[in-house]
Amino acid sequence: MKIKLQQWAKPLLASALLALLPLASHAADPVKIGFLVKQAEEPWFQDEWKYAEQAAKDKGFTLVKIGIPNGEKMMAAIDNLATQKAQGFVICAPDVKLGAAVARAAKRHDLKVISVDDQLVDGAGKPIAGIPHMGISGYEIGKQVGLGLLEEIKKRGWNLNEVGALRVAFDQLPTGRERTIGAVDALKAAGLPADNVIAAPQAKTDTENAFNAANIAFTKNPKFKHWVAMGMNDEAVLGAVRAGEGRGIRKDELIAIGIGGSQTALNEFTKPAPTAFFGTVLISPKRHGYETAANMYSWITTSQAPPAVTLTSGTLMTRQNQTELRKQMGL
Ligand code: FCA
Repeated sequence: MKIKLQQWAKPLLASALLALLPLASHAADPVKIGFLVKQAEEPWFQDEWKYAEQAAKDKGFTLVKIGIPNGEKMMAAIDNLATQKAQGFVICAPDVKLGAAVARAAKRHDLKVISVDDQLVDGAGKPIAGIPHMGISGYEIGKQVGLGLLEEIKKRGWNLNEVGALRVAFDQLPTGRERTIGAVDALKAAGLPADNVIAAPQAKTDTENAFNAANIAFTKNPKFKHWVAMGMNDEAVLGAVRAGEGRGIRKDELIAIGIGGSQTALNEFTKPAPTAFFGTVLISPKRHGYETAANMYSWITTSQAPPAVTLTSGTLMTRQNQTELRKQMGL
């Protein structure tokens, strides 16, 4: 069937086609990818940015790095990316419960989203389908912390009944809770009495807040002869170490193992005299920074979405193996 276009309809059709043009040219726009992180001042996130920059150089896209310490800044950053004609972004949100808001804003602006480190959830606490995620295997890595602590406890000949386990806690973040519970479970499986586990909730995930939380916990529990400390990251554990020092609990009575392995841990390892910061489970800012950004690039340019969930592993790093291990992981 042949449709005969009325004379008056021709200009209408032409302008409709014109309106579609920007869509067609969209694919040819230079690729611009946002990388939004909740705590830009934290060495882990600095490292993620560094490796994402490397991906940008290798693949030839522009990376826009924005710190988003709260929900308001996060929403403004997403709008800003849209104005700049970015096509997608990688995000570690200041609160995982902002997941639905992130998904809505991305949809409104036609931006692709990948979450990194902290998986975004909806109002019911369920991961948001359609936002691919790369995070660490929190519980397993936590168990590695616990096993590392146990090995050192054994070396020192401590009796588990006399050991307090300080869990610097940030339980509102699922990966934070999984990590520390993994550590506690490993200790309990080896015979640490459940009552010896002392939770020290931190108000925010930085060293200062961890220090305050640990300080209270140490003060309230003078009965333990020895201590071990764990937390969701190196900053949390370092807070416990500093609080211990302030109370005269030093490296002979406290073993602390963090998670991360970025500059926070390296600073402790390079101090001439070892502190109670015994080790950390080294995880890979290279995978989290480079791979998420590169995955976003492929998604934009070839429509190939990354896997729904990728969980990365870690390895216990101490003063002894730090140089070799970081080299092995290409850091
Ligand atoms: C969370 C923590 C960071 C880092 C990351 C892998 O986002 O806040 O410190 O451990 O997971």
